[in-house]
Amino acid sequence: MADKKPKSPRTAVLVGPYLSGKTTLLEALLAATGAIPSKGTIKAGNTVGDSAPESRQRKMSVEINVAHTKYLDDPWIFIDCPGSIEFAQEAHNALMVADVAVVVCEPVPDKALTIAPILKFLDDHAIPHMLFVNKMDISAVRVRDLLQSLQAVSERPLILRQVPIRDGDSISGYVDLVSERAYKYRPSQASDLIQVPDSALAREKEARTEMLEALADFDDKLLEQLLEDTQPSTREIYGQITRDLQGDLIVPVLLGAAEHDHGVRRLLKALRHETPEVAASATRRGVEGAGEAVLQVFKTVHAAHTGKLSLARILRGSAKDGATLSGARVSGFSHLMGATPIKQGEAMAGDVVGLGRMEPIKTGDVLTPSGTGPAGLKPWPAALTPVYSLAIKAENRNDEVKLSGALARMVEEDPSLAVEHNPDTHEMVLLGQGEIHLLVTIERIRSKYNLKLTSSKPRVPYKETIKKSTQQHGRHKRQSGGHGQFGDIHVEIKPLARGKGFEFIDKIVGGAVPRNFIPSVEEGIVDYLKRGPLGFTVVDVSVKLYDGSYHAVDSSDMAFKTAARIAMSEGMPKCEPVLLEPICHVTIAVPNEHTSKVQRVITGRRGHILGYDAKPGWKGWDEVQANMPQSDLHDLIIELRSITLGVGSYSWKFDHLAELTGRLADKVIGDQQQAAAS
Ligand SMILES: Nc1nc2c(ncn2[C@@H]2O[C@H](COP(=O)(O)OP(=O)(O)O)[C@@H](O)[C@H]2O)c(=O)[nH]1
Ligand SMILES: [Mg+2]
Repeated sequence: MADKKPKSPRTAVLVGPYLSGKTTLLEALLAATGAIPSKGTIKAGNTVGDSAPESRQRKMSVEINVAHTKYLDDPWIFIDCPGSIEFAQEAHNALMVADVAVVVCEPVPDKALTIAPILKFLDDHAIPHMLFVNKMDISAVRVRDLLQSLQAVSERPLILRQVPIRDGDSISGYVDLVSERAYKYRPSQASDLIQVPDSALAREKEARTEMLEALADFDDKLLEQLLEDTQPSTREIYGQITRDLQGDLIVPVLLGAAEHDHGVRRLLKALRHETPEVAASATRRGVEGAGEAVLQVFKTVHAAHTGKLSLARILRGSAKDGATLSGARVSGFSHLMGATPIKQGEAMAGDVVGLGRMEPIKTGDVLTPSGTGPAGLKPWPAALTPVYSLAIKAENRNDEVKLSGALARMVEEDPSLAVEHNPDTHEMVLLGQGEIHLLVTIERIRSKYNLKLTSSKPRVPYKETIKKSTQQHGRHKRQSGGHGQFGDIHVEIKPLARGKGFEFIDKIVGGAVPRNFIPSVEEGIVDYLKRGPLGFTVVDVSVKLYDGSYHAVDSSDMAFKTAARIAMSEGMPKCEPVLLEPICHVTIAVPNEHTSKVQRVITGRRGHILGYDAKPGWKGWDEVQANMPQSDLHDLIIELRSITLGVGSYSWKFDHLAELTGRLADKVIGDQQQAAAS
């Protein structure tokens, strides 16, 4: 027998909503392919996926887990992704290097919407994907109703490939619509081939015709065959499905129950026959033809003992330990099995490898020996924009330097996190995708870097201004011992239009205040404006210096600066100070069945609706534009998600400052004074 070239590994990424059963499916796939002797369970906390302590504790995936296995001699890499929308960045990054995505969902028509964002991402990037409808063991739903709901959220036609065989209330097997063979499920084993039961015959014929008609939309020959009433061969149908899947034209749908290994081998077979090779995925990424090795980094982790680890897929060529890629030397080369690295010497195109200590390299980077990426390379998608934030502080003040290092690494690991120092409130703010996302990040900082943090709702950067003008005299005179201090000025304080900021006008004539002291006057004013009569930064004021006097010996920069402060603190309270609150322009995106609810949310949060329209490129979604006070945005994402099955989102940017008066203003001012006193 001729030597067979080793096949290049293919990568299937498991995605889908939280709790749909992805981690359980990974376990079933690994057990069915012999990579692990027996299945772990989520309950027992011994699955290959969810290896992070933060996952085990919450029984929830918070990061991807990579597993290698072999199925009928073909090497496979399965990547289990977190389902929560708050950890979507992890899933997106893994999908970018996938050959195929398996979208795992529950057989619940009302939950169909939860897969909409992931399907949109897959279609935007032309990533081939199939649906695995899990938990069929506890479903009484009619598959055709389910399909209808799922189709409503998929741009691409869904192609149902199996119909269930029902045995009373439960499902005992399925009929494969291409081969027209029936199988009876057996726990933890391959299913038994059986005769198609009479009860399933009519439904099978009907579903098969629907499948063929849907496929015929993409193939004239098949269409002709159907019109002439000739049966296409099984091989032709499989070939058609494979081509259409690989082109992201259709979405095949398989049924099963991962917990009981139902449908798992059928899924494996579909993957084996229909998943494109890495070369096709490389082309999708813009890496075409032959040439030097190309690796794409899709995850970065900082492990406590081993240092930085970059997970990369080899899109072309091969790579090995010790090689120099894009200027960095690979030191440590491994496969991963959940959290466990397994040393490798070399790896070929298609493989997913952990590269040790690639210090300058970050997620999304393309690595090549020459350091130059291929010409046609497609850009890495932009990181998700933050929708939730918390102010954070090291419990121990001495840890502040350590904290900024730890935060930099966390952001490097997860580009959907951000850290900002707010110059108005002086808070360090951690921004991310939701409450759990940030709490998990804070927990990780504690466990990885032994750093305890406290977190709180970030303060809103209120400002204040004035509504009236005044003229004010400010005089600083002190005679103590030898050298005295003398500064004396007259200023006019005036409100400015919103958004004008601060203006200083020098109207001194005849040297009433000597030239060299005038900058100190301005400095004294600017200093004062950091904290006005209400306790906030003052904006939109004009201060004109129009008169003053000096003393030949006692006048100094300090003395004029102090005089300016005195003038301001006496003058400003007479100018009718008023609180200003930041108003943001907010764009909320939701499926249009929820648009009216969103409008109520906006008005309930003192917002002002500007209008709404269909969201470009999103079938069935609306975008609502509004102006909303920043103080009401803190938990907006939580409410939006709770009314939209988790899929609604928003973006915002500062728009303008608006006067705030009445009870709300009194409360803000009172809180600020209390904070200043404590
Ligand atoms: N009845 C049933 N439960 C399942 C099935 N697959 C997973 N589960 C359960 O669903 C829950 C969520 O599973 P998990 O794999 O963690 O979901 P993930 O969030 O998608 O990774 C766990 O309690 C599983 O035991 C299934 O096929 N049938
Ligand atoms: Mg999971």
